[in-house]
Order: sequence, then structure tokens, then C-alpha cells
Amino acid sequence: MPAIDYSQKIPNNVDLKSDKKLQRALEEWQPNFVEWWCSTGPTDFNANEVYLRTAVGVDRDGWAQFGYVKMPDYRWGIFLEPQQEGRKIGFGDHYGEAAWQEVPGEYRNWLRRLIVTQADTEPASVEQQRLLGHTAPSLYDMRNLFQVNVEEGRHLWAMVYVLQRYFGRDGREEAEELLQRRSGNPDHPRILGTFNEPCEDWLSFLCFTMFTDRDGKYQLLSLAESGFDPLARTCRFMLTEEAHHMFVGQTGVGRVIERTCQLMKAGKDVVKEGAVPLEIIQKYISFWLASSTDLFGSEISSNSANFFRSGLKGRAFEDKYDEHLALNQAYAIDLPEGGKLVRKEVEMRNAMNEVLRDAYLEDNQKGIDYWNRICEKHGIEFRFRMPHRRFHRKIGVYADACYDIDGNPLDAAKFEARAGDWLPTAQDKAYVKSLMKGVREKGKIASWIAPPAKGIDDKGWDWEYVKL
Ligand code: BYC
Ligand code: FE
Ligand code: FE
Repeated sequence: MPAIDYSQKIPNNVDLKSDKKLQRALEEWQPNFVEWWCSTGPTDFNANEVYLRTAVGVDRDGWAQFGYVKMPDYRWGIFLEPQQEGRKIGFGDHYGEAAWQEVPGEYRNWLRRLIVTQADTEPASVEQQRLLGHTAPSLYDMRNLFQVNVEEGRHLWAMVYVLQRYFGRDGREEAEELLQRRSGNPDHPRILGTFNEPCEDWLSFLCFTMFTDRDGKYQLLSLAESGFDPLARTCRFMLTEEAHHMFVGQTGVGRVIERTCQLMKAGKDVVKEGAVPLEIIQKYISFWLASSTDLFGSEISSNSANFFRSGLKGRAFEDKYDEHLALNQAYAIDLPEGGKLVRKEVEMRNAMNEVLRDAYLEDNQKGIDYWNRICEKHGIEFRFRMPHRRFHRKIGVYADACYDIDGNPLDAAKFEARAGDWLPTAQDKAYVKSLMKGVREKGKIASWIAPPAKGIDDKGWDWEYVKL
């Protein structure tokens, strides 16, 4: 595996220059990408220098270099983890066979669909976050937003490389389509639900990076197990970038909670001080968590069984399982039947979406526990909670009925009557929106969020992360 070559138009560690045809195809796509970035990416800050990290290697330590960059000049590139000699397929019917270095013909369509679905989310999130720079609560937060944005742009590059390198003409067409669909466009939307939801205020953004980027983590973990080796290797490197996105969400929501708790403890009026009441934070959490829970697909899914059986998409941390075939095993699911829930056993392979969702929800709970420790530290009694996995679902076996926040079935009228207790109301949204005023002075921060414990790259939080 060559080191990252930055002398090339497209930085890469895949020796792109030795494959002229591919290099040409990607160099033709590059200006379209930049045009997409400038027309649908972050508005108005493309001329400003932002203190960003850029990948300079693929080893675990020290792959990042920090410096001021204008976003359109960011060195988006193609970085894969090195190939492991003799890697074997780790699960499914091909368990123990040599990992594929080219696309297995019989699985070509499934594989393409998985890669396109993954790819589609990356530009979608950039589109959703397009206007947030204007209302950033501090320069530190503005920089983090832009870091997330450029890296999601790079994730698109990662998937487009796989499409163009391994899927020929179809792959090139898909790469173009990825720049055509638009988040929230009714005629030409992004593929998955959450990626068409408006994300127009920072509380939504912080919940998105906490919960939706974490779906990204779990989907990438399962694709990092893929028997199609180039996909596995590119997902492994993407995961190293993903950690920062979830950090932004985890600590960001934590800082909103921290600010509110400080005011409550001091006996101040939270709304008068321009902070967010804990009940409203909970409603935002419930909305984004429920929507992101949908991203795992249906509880019972023949697609997921096919992806697992064929060795394309495994479970997160497949190594941790005692066996890797998942045959003759059952998974118990509470299925709705005549207004009641009835526990039924389904074949494990058909429940792979649910297995991954379990791991995801467990990870979310740790994040919620961390937020509750902030309340505890300030002596505030309020505790955050995860909504039940059946709550407010649009995809899967619970999508056709209503469930309360604890997962109990209730009729649509009763749900409507109580929805405002669980999900942000128009009034809540208007209040949060009213707080969204950009703060651009060094060392200053908005009224609704506490400063972070430390800055980026050993700088103070009050450093000039964006030159305006
Ligand atoms: N919205 O058997 P089913 C990230 C579709 S996030 C709309 O239930 P299956 C990131 C499904 O496509 C990670 N449609 O599920 C985060 C299928 O449609 P077709 C993204 C949905 O097939 C933040 C039909 O329903 N990566 O990286 O097992 C910022 C029946 O499918 C939804 C991936 O998702 C939904 N929520 O699909 C930036 C990995 N859910 O084909 C980036 C790749 C399902 O019948 N994707 N459908 O028309 C997959 O592994 C799978 O396609 C899914 C589950 C996880 C989406
Ligand atoms: Fe991503
Ligand atoms: Fe991400």
C-alpha cells in the first residue's frame, strides 16, 4: 500500500496514477463534485480559512494534520486501509473463503445497492447542514461543523472511488446520480428518510451528529466486515473520521444540558436567560433518535438475510461472535397483531437489521447516561431517556401503528393528543429557532450552550478557528 500521494490532483493511497482510465474518470467527476459543493454545501463561508484536519496517513496514530484551509481547497481524496494478506470472508455462506478483490458477479446488484445507499447519505448530510454556519454559537462550533461537512464530502469520495473502480459504467452513472439527488427535494429526494428531514437549528445538528452519525458508525462497522475487500478497507478508514462526528454530538448536546443545568442551579429562569429547557432537549433527542432508529431498515428483512448470507454485510464486530453462520438460530420479536404485541421467533438471518439496531441502541444508552451524569453533577433531578424503539417509527413492523414513548400501543387520536409531550411542537421549534443567532467573536459563545472543556488540536476553545 503506497503512502498518501499528495502530489496528485486527487490525493490517494491506491496508486491511482497507474490506472489511467480510472484516474481520468475520477478527474472528470472532480469538478462536478466541487460544483455540487459550492452550490449545495455550506453557504457563504467558502472564501474563509478554516482550521481543518486533513488525512496524511492511514495508520491509527497521527493520520491527521491541522491547518487553515478554504473549504473548496480541501484535499478530498481516496484513502483505504492497507490490504491484509490472506484475508478471509468472516461470515455467511462463504465463511472462510478468500475475501474478494473484485466484485463477485452473482452479488453485483446487491453490492451496488448497498454502496449507493451508503454513499447517498454523505452528500445528503452536507445539504441538510448547509445553512448552519450562519448561526454557529462560537467559532469553535463553526469549525467543527465545517470539519464534519468536508469529511462527509470525503466519505462520498470514498464510495465513488469504489463505484468507479469496480462497477464500470454503472458505477460512473451512480456517481453522477449521487450529485443529482437532493435532501428534501420531493421530486428527487435522498434515499433514506432521516436524510430528507430538515436540520435547520443547532440542537437538531447536535442530535443528528449524535444519533444519525452513529447509525453511520454501525452501518460502517457492518460493511467493514464485508467479504468484498475494497469496501471493507475503505469503511475502516471512514470509521476513524466518524469518531469526531459523534464527539461533536455527544459533547455538543452535553454542553447544551450543562448550560441549562448551571442556570437552574443558580435559580435563574432558563428561558429568560436564552437557554433550552431540559424538556425541549428531550423532545429533540426523541425525534432524532426515533428517526435514526428507522435507518436500520425493517425488523424482518429478506434483504438483510441476503446481505449476510452472501458475505456482503456482517454484524458489527463480527469477531466477537462465537460462530459466523447464524443458521438454525432464532431471534424473538414482539410483532403487532390485531392491536396487540405477540412475541414471535424469526430466523436469525432475517433479523440482522434488528441485531445491528440492538448494538446501536445500546451505544446510544451510554451517551444518554453521560448526559444524565451532567444533571446529577449539578444536583438537577431531571433524567434523559431513550424513547422505546417502537416510538414514532416510519419504517418496519411498527410503522403502521402508534406507540407511546414507552412502546405501548395507542390509537392515532390518543397519540396526536399527546405528541406534544414527546416530540418538539411548533412552539418548541420556534423557541429554539429564536435562539439561533451566530456568535463570531473570539472567546464569545451563545447563551444556550456552555463552552467546551477544551479546544481542537491543543488550542483553547476561544481560538480563531475560522478567519472571518
Ligand atoms: N428510509 O428490508 P428493508 C451515514 C428501504 S448513515 C427509507 O426494510 P434493508 C451517515 C430499503 O432501502 C449510514 N427507505 O431494509 C450518517 C428497501 O428499499 P428497496 C448509511 C428505507 O433493505 C450521518 C426497503 O425499504 N449506510 O453513513 O435491509 C451523516 C425495504 O428494506 C429505510 C447504510 O444505510 C429508511 N430509513 O435496508 C452522513 C448502509 N430503511 O430496495 C452519513 C447501506 C429501509 O426495496 N444500506 N428502507 O427499494 C443498508 O445496509 C440497507 O439498505 C439498510 C436497510 C440499512 C438501509
Ligand atoms: Fe460519513
Ligand atoms: Fe459522519
